[in-house]
Amino acid sequence: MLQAPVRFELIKRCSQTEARRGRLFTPHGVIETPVFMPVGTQATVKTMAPWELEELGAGIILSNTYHLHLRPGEDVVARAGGLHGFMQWKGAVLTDSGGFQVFSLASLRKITDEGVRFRSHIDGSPRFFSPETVMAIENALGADIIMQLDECPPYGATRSYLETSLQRTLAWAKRCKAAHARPEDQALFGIVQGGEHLDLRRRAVEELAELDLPGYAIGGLSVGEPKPLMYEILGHVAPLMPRDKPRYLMGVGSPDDLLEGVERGVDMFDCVLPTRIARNGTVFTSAGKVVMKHAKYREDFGPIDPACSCRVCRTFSRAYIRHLLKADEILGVRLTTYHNVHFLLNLMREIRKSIEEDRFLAFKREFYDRYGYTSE
Ligand code: PRF
Ligand code: ZN
Repeated sequence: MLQAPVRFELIKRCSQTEARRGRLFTPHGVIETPVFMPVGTQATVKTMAPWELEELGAGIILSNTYHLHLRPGEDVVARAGGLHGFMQWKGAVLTDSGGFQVFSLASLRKITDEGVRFRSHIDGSPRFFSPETVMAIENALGADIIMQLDECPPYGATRSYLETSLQRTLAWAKRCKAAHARPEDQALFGIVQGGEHLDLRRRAVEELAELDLPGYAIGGLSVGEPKPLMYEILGHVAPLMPRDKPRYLMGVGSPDDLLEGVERGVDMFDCVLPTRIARNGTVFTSAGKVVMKHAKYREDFGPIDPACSCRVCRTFSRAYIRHLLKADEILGVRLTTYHNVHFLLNLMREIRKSIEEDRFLAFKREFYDRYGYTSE
């Protein structure tokens, strides 16, 4: 390996919490951390053109092995020049490995040490994912960061199941590393599982650290457990992870989760929340979430959020956006999505600045005072 595809540099650490300010060097740009990655499951962040993401300052987006393998197929994406060429996104891309999506979308799943057999949620065709097949797919998709195949057990799984499952996930990490064909330009991240059992989580961290991967994720959280429990586990697990490598909390990204995650030492987040709630007309604002279709906005000619500097808030009124959403006009969800993605990217910019100036906890308190303390 001539050079590591992804290099992580720690710039500053918070004096009161585990919060870290860092920089991730990728083949498609430098990512300032902590970072939020908008989700582009089908090689598109729903409703957003790549130039709009660029305009919002997104540096990295997430896409999904499971969906792109089923449709259009990684061979098509590879012939288009990989995900970057296919979707014309110049920034960095991370692909999730598909294990999690198989468990939430596919039918007739059967998991063994060898891999996972399932039927496509699109046409019912039989499929098989193993560490080796998933690495081949992720190598073809060509993302800058690729995730190992893992199993994400549901909340409430027994300790004995979690233990068996973790052994499998750790064995799969080794097999992924061995099968990875592009270590020079794609960074393979390992995934820490183990449910709520801290000894299992610790074992996962230790075994994964031995593989000396360029980054590590925390999986198996935000799977139905109460938020205080997620924060407690996170508070124990993140500090165990290698200090000099990026830490990525998978599938987590409400404003309060971002603040609590950063406080506990997380560097990277992804979540469908901003784009998903935008499609039913819900927007984040500095004073909390707002349901735009509500009748009280019928003649509200102010912006979504007076404190927001995004192009939508500088241009359109709540009344107009409410009308578009009520009339099922496509522009309505484009505008709410644009604003919501801006909101989270801007929150991360403010978080980064607060860490640089060593006032992260004060920033967090001020945010909650305006936004409210209730979740999401
Ligand atoms: N594993 C993978 N992807 C994920 C998760 C996981 O545990 C989660 C859990 N929050 C979201 N996405 N591979
Ligand atoms: Zn806005």
